[in-house]
Amino acid sequence: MTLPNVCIVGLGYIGLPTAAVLSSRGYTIHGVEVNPAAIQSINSGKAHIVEPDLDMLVQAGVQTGRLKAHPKPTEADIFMVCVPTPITDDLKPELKYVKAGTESICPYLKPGNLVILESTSPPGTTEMIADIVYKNTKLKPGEIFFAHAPERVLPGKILREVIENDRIIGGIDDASTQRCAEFYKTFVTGELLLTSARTAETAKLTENAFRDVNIAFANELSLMCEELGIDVWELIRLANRHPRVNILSPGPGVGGHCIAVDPYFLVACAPKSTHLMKTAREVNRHKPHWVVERVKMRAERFKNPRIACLGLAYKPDIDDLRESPAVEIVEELHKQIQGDIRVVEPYIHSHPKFKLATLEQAIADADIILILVAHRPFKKIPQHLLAEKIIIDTCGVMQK
Ligand code: SAJ
Repeated sequence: MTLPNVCIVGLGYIGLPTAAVLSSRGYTIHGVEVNPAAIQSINSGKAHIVEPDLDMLVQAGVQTGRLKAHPKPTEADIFMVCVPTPITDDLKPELKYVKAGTESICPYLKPGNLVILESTSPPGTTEMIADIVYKNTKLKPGEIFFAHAPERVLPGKILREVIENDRIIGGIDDASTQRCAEFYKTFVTGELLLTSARTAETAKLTENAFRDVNIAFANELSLMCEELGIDVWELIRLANRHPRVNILSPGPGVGGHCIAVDPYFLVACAPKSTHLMKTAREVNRHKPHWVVERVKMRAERFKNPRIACLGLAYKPDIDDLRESPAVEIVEELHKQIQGDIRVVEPYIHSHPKFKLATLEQAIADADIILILVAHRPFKKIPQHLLAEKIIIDTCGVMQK
Protein backbone atom coordinates (compact mmCIF):
# COMPACT_ATOMS: atom_id res chain seq x y z
CA MET A 1 0.00 0.00 0.00
CA THR A 2 1.42 3.44 -0.85
CA LEU A 3 1.25 5.81 2.05
CA PRO A 4 -0.15 9.32 1.52
CA ASN A 5 2.32 12.17 1.11
CA VAL A 6 2.32 14.58 4.02
CA CYS A 7 3.14 18.28 4.03
CA ILE A 8 3.78 19.66 7.53
CA VAL A 9 3.65 23.44 7.89
CA GLY A 10 5.81 24.52 10.84
CA LEU A 11 8.76 22.37 11.97
CA GLY A 12 8.94 23.51 15.57
CA TYR A 13 8.40 21.72 18.85
CA ILE A 14 5.41 19.80 17.48
CA GLY A 15 5.87 19.76 13.69
CA LEU A 16 9.42 18.42 13.71
CA PRO A 17 8.89 15.50 16.12
CA THR A 18 5.68 14.61 14.25
CA ALA A 19 7.54 14.76 10.93
CA ALA A 20 10.36 12.63 12.34
CA VAL A 21 7.98 10.01 13.76
CA LEU A 22 5.96 9.85 10.51
CA SER A 23 9.09 9.49 8.39
CA SER A 24 10.21 6.63 10.65
CA ARG A 25 6.87 4.97 9.82
CA GLY A 26 7.55 5.18 6.09
CA TYR A 27 5.74 8.43 5.25
CA THR A 28 7.42 10.93 2.95
CA ILE A 29 7.34 14.33 4.61
CA HIS A 30 7.64 17.70 2.93
CA GLY A 31 8.33 19.98 5.90
CA VAL A 32 7.79 23.73 5.62
CA GLU A 33 9.69 26.15 7.80
CA VAL A 34 10.08 29.94 7.71
CA ASN A 35 13.37 29.95 9.60
CA PRO A 36 16.25 29.33 7.12
CA ALA A 37 18.64 28.27 9.92
CA ALA A 38 16.16 25.58 11.00
CA ILE A 39 15.82 24.36 7.39
CA GLN A 40 19.57 24.09 7.08
CA SER A 41 19.96 22.31 10.39
CA ILE A 42 17.17 19.78 9.69
CA ASN A 43 18.42 19.04 6.17
CA SER A 44 21.87 18.36 7.56
CA GLY A 45 20.25 15.75 9.82
CA LYS A 46 20.18 17.77 13.04
CA ALA A 47 17.16 18.91 15.03
CA HIS A 48 17.20 22.63 15.82
CA ILE A 49 15.44 22.04 19.14
CA VAL A 50 16.53 19.97 22.12
CA GLU A 51 14.35 16.94 22.68
CA PRO A 52 15.62 13.51 23.74
CA ASP A 53 16.31 11.19 20.74
CA LEU A 54 14.93 13.66 18.20
CA ASP A 55 18.32 14.15 16.50
CA MET A 56 18.59 10.44 15.83
CA LEU A 57 15.15 10.27 14.20
CA VAL A 58 15.68 13.44 12.12
CA GLN A 59 19.00 12.11 10.89
CA ALA A 60 17.42 8.79 9.90
CA GLY A 61 14.56 10.59 8.11
CA VAL A 62 16.94 12.83 6.16
CA GLN A 63 19.28 9.95 5.27
CA THR A 64 16.47 7.80 3.90
CA GLY A 65 15.19 10.79 1.91
CA ARG A 66 11.80 10.66 3.63
CA LEU A 67 12.18 13.93 5.52
CA LYS A 68 13.17 17.25 4.03
CA ALA A 69 12.59 20.84 5.07
CA HIS A 70 11.66 23.52 2.51
CA PRO A 71 10.69 27.19 2.57
CA LYS A 72 7.42 26.56 0.67
CA PRO A 73 4.67 23.90 0.69
CA THR A 74 4.02 21.49 -2.16
CA GLU A 75 1.17 19.28 -3.36
CA ALA A 76 0.38 16.46 -0.93
CA ASP A 77 -2.47 14.25 0.27
CA ILE A 78 -2.42 15.42 3.86
CA PHE A 79 -1.49 18.87 5.18
CA MET A 80 -0.73 19.40 8.86
CA VAL A 81 -0.63 22.91 10.30
CA CYS A 82 1.71 22.96 13.31
CA VAL A 83 2.43 26.67 13.77
CA PRO A 84 2.53 28.66 17.03
CA THR A 85 -0.62 30.24 18.46
CA PRO A 86 0.62 32.79 21.00
CA ILE A 87 -1.39 35.54 22.70
CA THR A 88 -1.47 39.22 21.83
CA ASP A 89 -0.44 41.92 24.31
CA ASP A 90 -4.09 42.31 25.28
CA LEU A 91 -4.33 38.56 26.02
CA LYS A 92 -6.32 37.52 22.95
CA PRO A 93 -5.44 34.53 20.72
CA GLU A 94 -2.95 35.50 18.00
CA LEU A 95 -4.03 33.57 14.92
CA LYS A 96 -1.84 35.27 12.31
CA TYR A 97 0.48 32.26 11.96
CA VAL A 98 -2.46 29.87 11.50
CA LYS A 99 -3.89 32.22 8.89
CA ALA A 100 -0.54 32.59 7.08
CA GLY A 101 0.11 28.83 7.24
CA THR A 102 -3.34 28.09 5.79
CA GLU A 103 -2.97 30.70 3.04
CA SER A 104 0.42 29.23 2.14
CA ILE A 105 -1.06 25.79 1.36
CA CYS A 106 -4.05 27.12 -0.65
CA PRO A 107 -2.29 27.03 -4.07
CA TYR A 108 -1.41 23.35 -3.56
CA LEU A 109 -4.77 21.97 -2.37
CA LYS A 110 -6.72 19.46 -4.46
CA PRO A 111 -10.15 17.88 -3.94
CA GLY A 112 -9.95 14.99 -1.45
CA ASN A 113 -7.07 16.49 0.56
CA LEU A 114 -7.15 16.38 4.35
CA VAL A 115 -6.08 19.51 6.27
CA ILE A 116 -5.30 18.94 9.95
CA LEU A 117 -4.82 21.73 12.46
CA GLU A 118 -2.59 20.56 15.31
CA SER A 119 -1.87 23.99 16.79
CA THR A 120 -3.70 24.71 20.04
CA SER A 121 -6.50 27.03 18.94
CA PRO A 122 -9.61 28.78 20.23
CA PRO A 123 -13.02 27.24 19.44
CA GLY A 124 -13.97 27.90 15.83
CA THR A 125 -10.44 27.99 14.36
CA THR A 126 -10.78 24.82 12.26
CA GLU A 127 -13.96 26.27 10.74
CA MET A 128 -12.01 29.49 10.15
CA ILE A 129 -9.27 27.68 8.21
CA ALA A 130 -11.94 26.00 6.07
CA ASP A 131 -13.34 29.47 5.30
CA ILE A 132 -9.85 30.74 4.38
CA VAL A 133 -9.33 27.82 2.01
CA TYR A 134 -12.68 28.23 0.26
CA LYS A 135 -12.13 31.99 -0.04
CA ASN A 136 -8.64 31.62 -1.53
CA THR A 137 -9.22 28.71 -3.92
CA LYS A 138 -11.73 27.57 -6.49
CA LEU A 139 -12.51 24.52 -4.36
CA LYS A 140 -16.12 24.00 -3.34
CA PRO A 141 -17.25 23.40 0.28
CA GLY A 142 -17.05 19.68 0.98
CA GLU A 143 -14.16 19.02 -1.39
CA ILE A 144 -11.55 19.22 1.38
CA PHE A 145 -11.62 17.44 4.75
CA PHE A 146 -10.76 19.63 7.77
CA ALA A 147 -10.06 18.41 11.30
CA HIS A 148 -8.46 19.46 14.54
CA ALA A 149 -6.20 16.95 16.29
CA PRO A 150 -4.70 18.92 19.16
CA GLU A 151 -1.20 17.94 20.19
CA ARG A 152 -0.96 17.01 23.87
CA VAL A 153 2.69 16.07 24.17
CA LEU A 154 4.86 17.05 27.10
CA PRO A 155 8.15 18.72 26.13
CA GLY A 156 10.92 16.36 27.20
CA LYS A 157 8.78 13.30 26.37
CA ILE A 158 7.51 14.35 22.96
CA LEU A 159 8.60 11.38 20.85
CA ARG A 160 6.97 8.86 23.14
CA GLU A 161 3.83 10.92 23.68
CA VAL A 162 3.28 11.64 19.95
CA ILE A 163 2.74 7.90 19.58
CA GLU A 164 1.33 6.78 22.91
CA ASN A 165 -1.03 9.57 24.00
CA ASP A 166 -4.75 9.23 23.41
CA ARG A 167 -5.73 11.69 20.69
CA ILE A 168 -8.85 13.82 20.42
CA ILE A 169 -9.91 14.16 16.79
CA GLY A 170 -12.64 16.55 15.73
CA GLY A 171 -13.60 17.24 12.14
CA ILE A 172 -15.81 20.00 10.81
CA ASP A 173 -18.10 17.15 9.68
CA ASP A 174 -18.23 13.37 10.22
CA ALA A 175 -16.39 12.57 7.01
CA SER A 176 -13.49 14.81 8.06
CA THR A 177 -13.36 13.21 11.53
CA GLN A 178 -13.23 9.75 9.98
CA ARG A 179 -10.56 10.66 7.42
CA CYS A 180 -8.38 12.23 10.09
CA ALA A 181 -8.81 9.23 12.44
CA GLU A 182 -7.75 6.83 9.65
CA PHE A 183 -4.49 8.76 9.33
CA TYR A 184 -3.69 8.91 13.08
CA LYS A 185 -4.54 5.20 13.42
CA THR A 186 -1.44 4.46 11.35
CA PHE A 187 1.02 5.84 13.92
CA VAL A 188 -0.77 6.42 17.25
CA THR A 189 -1.05 3.54 19.70
CA GLY A 190 -3.19 5.54 22.16
CA GLU A 191 -6.97 5.62 21.81
CA LEU A 192 -8.53 7.94 19.21
CA LEU A 193 -11.40 9.94 20.70
CA LEU A 194 -13.72 11.27 18.04
CA THR A 195 -15.73 14.47 18.41
CA SER A 196 -16.48 17.77 16.65
CA ALA A 197 -13.79 20.33 15.77
CA ARG A 198 -15.12 22.86 18.31
CA THR A 199 -15.19 20.35 21.16
CA ALA A 200 -11.68 19.14 20.26
CA GLU A 201 -10.41 22.74 20.31
CA THR A 202 -12.08 23.43 23.66
CA ALA A 203 -10.95 20.12 25.20
CA LYS A 204 -7.29 20.87 24.58
CA LEU A 205 -7.60 24.32 26.15
CA THR A 206 -9.50 22.85 29.08
CA GLU A 207 -6.71 20.37 29.85
CA ASN A 208 -4.17 23.15 30.14
CA ALA A 209 -6.52 25.44 32.06
CA PHE A 210 -7.10 22.59 34.53
CA ARG A 211 -3.36 22.27 35.10
CA ASP A 212 -2.94 26.03 35.45
CA VAL A 213 -5.67 26.22 38.10
CA ASN A 214 -4.05 23.36 40.03
CA ILE A 215 -0.58 24.92 39.88
CA ALA A 216 -2.12 28.23 41.02
CA PHE A 217 -3.42 26.44 44.10
CA ALA A 218 0.12 25.21 44.89
CA ASN A 219 1.58 28.66 44.26
CA GLU A 220 -1.03 30.27 46.48
CA LEU A 221 -0.09 27.82 49.24
CA SER A 222 3.55 28.91 48.96
CA LEU A 223 2.56 32.54 49.60
CA MET A 224 0.25 31.54 52.42
CA CYS A 225 2.97 29.40 54.04
CA GLU A 226 5.48 32.26 53.95
CA GLU A 227 2.91 34.41 55.77
CA LEU A 228 2.25 31.67 58.34
CA GLY A 229 5.89 30.62 58.80
CA ILE A 230 5.24 27.06 57.58
CA ASP A 231 7.37 24.97 55.20
CA VAL A 232 5.20 24.63 52.08
CA TRP A 233 6.96 21.47 50.88
CA GLU A 234 6.34 19.67 54.14
CA LEU A 235 2.73 20.89 54.15
CA ILE A 236 2.07 19.54 50.64
CA ARG A 237 3.84 16.26 51.39
CA LEU A 238 1.59 15.74 54.40
CA ALA A 239 -1.66 16.83 52.73
CA ASN A 240 -0.92 14.57 49.75
CA ARG A 241 -0.99 11.55 52.04
CA HIS A 242 -4.79 11.89 51.98
CA PRO A 243 -6.05 9.37 49.40
CA ARG A 244 -8.00 11.98 47.42
CA VAL A 245 -5.60 14.93 47.62
CA ASN A 246 -2.89 15.46 45.03
CA ILE A 247 -1.47 18.97 45.23
CA LEU A 248 1.05 19.97 42.54
CA SER A 249 4.35 21.74 43.22
CA PRO A 250 4.79 25.47 43.70
CA GLY A 251 7.42 27.07 41.49
CA PRO A 252 8.70 30.51 40.44
CA GLY A 253 5.63 30.92 38.21
CA VAL A 254 4.14 29.11 35.25
CA GLY A 255 6.00 29.19 31.96
CA GLY A 256 5.97 27.59 28.55
CA HIS A 257 3.93 28.37 25.52
CA CYS A 258 0.92 26.29 26.59
CA ILE A 259 -0.21 26.45 30.20
CA ALA A 260 0.69 30.13 30.58
CA VAL A 261 -1.20 30.96 27.38
CA ASP A 262 -4.09 28.57 26.71
CA PRO A 263 -6.40 29.54 29.60
CA TYR A 264 -6.52 33.07 28.14
CA PHE A 265 -8.06 31.64 24.96
CA LEU A 266 -10.99 30.34 26.99
CA VAL A 267 -11.20 33.55 29.04
CA ALA A 268 -11.22 35.59 25.82
CA CYS A 269 -13.96 33.42 24.28
CA ALA A 270 -16.21 33.18 27.35
CA PRO A 271 -15.25 36.07 29.67
CA LYS A 272 -18.45 35.98 31.72
CA SER A 273 -18.03 32.43 32.93
CA THR A 274 -14.31 31.93 33.47
CA HIS A 275 -13.55 33.70 36.79
CA LEU A 276 -11.58 30.83 38.30
CA MET A 277 -9.36 30.40 35.22
CA LYS A 278 -8.75 34.16 35.10
CA THR A 279 -7.84 34.28 38.79
CA ALA A 280 -5.51 31.28 38.46
CA ARG A 281 -3.66 33.14 35.70
CA GLU A 282 -3.36 36.17 37.99
CA VAL A 283 -1.98 34.05 40.85
CA ASN A 284 0.56 32.36 38.58
CA ARG A 285 1.59 35.58 36.87
CA HIS A 286 2.11 37.28 40.20
CA LYS A 287 4.47 34.57 41.48
CA PRO A 288 7.68 35.81 39.71
CA HIS A 289 7.14 39.30 41.19
CA TRP A 290 6.74 37.76 44.62
CA VAL A 291 10.03 35.88 44.15
CA VAL A 292 11.80 39.11 43.11
CA GLU A 293 10.53 40.84 46.26
CA ARG A 294 11.81 37.93 48.42
CA VAL A 295 15.27 38.19 46.82
CA LYS A 296 15.36 41.97 47.30
CA MET A 297 14.50 41.59 50.99
CA ARG A 298 17.23 39.02 51.54
CA ALA A 299 19.78 41.06 49.52
CA GLU A 300 19.20 44.26 51.49
CA ARG A 301 21.95 43.59 54.00
CA PHE A 302 24.68 43.29 51.35
CA LYS A 303 26.32 46.36 49.83
CA ASN A 304 26.97 44.68 46.51
CA PRO A 305 25.11 41.35 46.69
CA ARG A 306 26.44 38.45 44.63
CA ILE A 307 23.45 36.47 43.48
CA ALA A 308 23.70 33.15 41.64
CA CYS A 309 20.52 32.52 39.63
CA LEU A 310 20.24 28.83 38.79
CA GLY A 311 18.17 28.05 35.70
CA LEU A 312 16.44 29.99 32.93
CA ALA A 313 14.33 27.30 31.24
CA TYR A 314 10.59 27.20 31.86
CA LYS A 315 10.84 23.76 33.43
CA PRO A 316 13.44 21.14 34.37
CA ASP A 317 15.91 19.53 31.96
CA ILE A 318 14.89 21.22 28.71
CA ASP A 319 16.35 24.15 26.73
CA ASP A 320 13.00 25.89 26.16
CA LEU A 321 12.94 29.45 27.54
CA ARG A 322 9.55 30.51 26.21
CA GLU A 323 7.46 32.49 28.73
CA SER A 324 9.89 31.34 31.38
CA PRO A 325 9.27 32.87 34.82
CA ALA A 326 12.99 32.34 35.54
CA VAL A 327 13.91 34.69 32.67
CA GLU A 328 11.41 37.26 33.93
CA ILE A 329 12.85 37.06 37.44
CA VAL A 330 16.48 37.42 36.29
CA GLU A 331 15.53 40.39 34.09
CA GLU A 332 13.84 42.10 37.03
CA LEU A 333 16.76 41.40 39.37
CA HIS A 334 19.11 43.03 36.85
CA LYS A 335 16.86 46.09 36.81
CA GLN A 336 16.12 46.31 40.50
CA ILE A 337 19.28 45.21 42.30
CA GLN A 338 22.70 46.84 42.29
CA GLY A 339 24.96 43.85 42.53
CA ASP A 340 26.67 41.00 40.77
CA ILE A 341 24.02 38.75 39.21
CA ARG A 342 25.32 35.49 37.75
CA VAL A 343 23.18 33.31 35.57
CA VAL A 344 23.52 29.56 35.06
CA GLU A 345 21.62 27.57 32.43
CA PRO A 346 23.29 24.24 31.68
CA TYR A 347 21.01 23.45 28.72
CA ILE A 348 21.92 26.44 26.52
CA HIS A 349 25.26 27.78 25.27
CA SER A 350 24.49 31.48 25.24
CA HIS A 351 21.72 33.96 25.88
CA PRO A 352 21.11 37.25 24.02
CA LYS A 353 20.67 39.26 27.25
CA PHE A 354 22.57 37.46 30.01
CA LYS A 355 26.18 36.35 30.22
CA LEU A 356 26.13 32.74 31.35
CA ALA A 357 28.40 31.34 34.05
CA THR A 358 29.14 27.76 34.96
CA LEU A 359 27.51 26.42 38.09
CA GLU A 360 30.86 26.37 39.88
CA GLN A 361 31.75 29.96 38.89
CA ALA A 362 28.33 31.26 39.91
CA ILE A 363 28.10 29.72 43.34
CA ALA A 364 31.77 29.96 44.35
CA ASP A 365 31.58 33.23 46.34
CA ALA A 366 27.85 33.99 45.99
CA ASP A 367 25.95 35.52 48.90
CA ILE A 368 22.57 34.34 47.67
CA ILE A 369 21.72 31.25 45.65
CA LEU A 370 18.40 31.57 43.91
CA ILE A 371 17.21 28.26 42.50
CA LEU A 372 14.73 28.88 39.69
CA VAL A 373 14.55 25.55 37.85
CA ALA A 374 14.82 22.01 39.23
CA HIS A 375 17.40 20.94 36.62
CA ARG A 376 19.11 17.64 37.41
CA PRO A 377 22.63 19.15 37.79
CA PHE A 378 21.34 21.51 40.50
CA LYS A 379 20.19 18.59 42.62
CA LYS A 380 23.77 17.35 42.83
CA ILE A 381 25.41 20.50 44.23
CA PRO A 382 27.63 19.32 47.11
CA GLN A 383 26.29 20.59 50.44
CA HIS A 384 29.62 22.10 51.50
CA LEU A 385 29.49 24.54 48.55
CA LEU A 386 26.20 25.90 49.88
CA ALA A 387 27.28 26.37 53.49
CA GLU A 388 26.78 29.90 54.88
CA LYS A 389 24.93 31.08 51.80
CA ILE A 390 21.38 32.29 51.65
CA ILE A 391 19.41 29.77 49.62
CA ILE A 392 16.12 30.76 48.02
CA ASP A 393 14.72 27.56 46.57
CA THR A 394 11.63 28.40 44.50
CA CYS A 395 11.06 24.89 43.17
CA GLY A 396 11.98 22.48 45.97
CA VAL A 397 15.36 21.31 44.61
CA MET A 398 16.75 21.10 48.14
CA GLN A 399 13.90 18.81 49.24
CA LYS A 400 14.89 15.23 49.73
N1 SAJ B 1 4.70 23.61 36.94
C1 SAJ B 1 4.67 23.96 38.28
N2 SAJ B 1 4.28 23.01 39.17
C2 SAJ B 1 3.90 21.75 38.80
C3 SAJ B 1 3.92 21.41 37.43
C4 SAJ B 1 4.33 22.37 36.51
O1 SAJ B 1 5.01 25.09 38.67
O2 SAJ B 1 3.58 20.95 39.68
C5 SAJ B 1 5.13 24.61 35.95
C6 SAJ B 1 6.36 24.19 35.14
O3 SAJ B 1 7.56 24.45 35.83
C7 SAJ B 1 6.19 25.04 33.90
C8 SAJ B 1 4.67 25.09 33.73
O4 SAJ B 1 4.13 24.75 34.97
O5 SAJ B 1 6.69 26.34 34.11
C9 SAJ B 1 4.11 24.18 32.67
O6 SAJ B 1 4.77 22.93 32.68
P1 SAJ B 1 4.03 21.53 32.48
O7 SAJ B 1 5.02 20.45 32.60
O8 SAJ B 1 2.85 21.45 33.37
O9 SAJ B 1 3.39 21.62 31.03
P2 SAJ B 1 3.94 22.03 29.57
O10 SAJ B 1 3.56 23.45 29.34
O11 SAJ B 1 5.33 21.64 29.35
O12 SAJ B 1 3.03 21.06 28.68
C10 SAJ B 1 1.60 21.13 28.82
C11 SAJ B 1 1.04 19.72 29.01
N3 SAJ B 1 -0.36 19.81 29.41
C12 SAJ B 1 -0.83 19.19 30.48
O13 SAJ B 1 -0.14 18.54 31.24
C13 SAJ B 1 -2.31 19.32 30.76
C14 SAJ B 1 1.20 18.93 27.72
O14 SAJ B 1 0.55 17.66 27.82
C15 SAJ B 1 0.60 19.70 26.54
O15 SAJ B 1 0.77 18.99 25.31
C16 SAJ B 1 1.34 21.01 26.43
O16 SAJ B 1 1.10 21.75 27.63
C17 SAJ B 1 0.82 21.77 25.23
O17 SAJ B 1 1.50 21.76 24.19
O18 SAJ B 1 -0.29 22.32 25.31
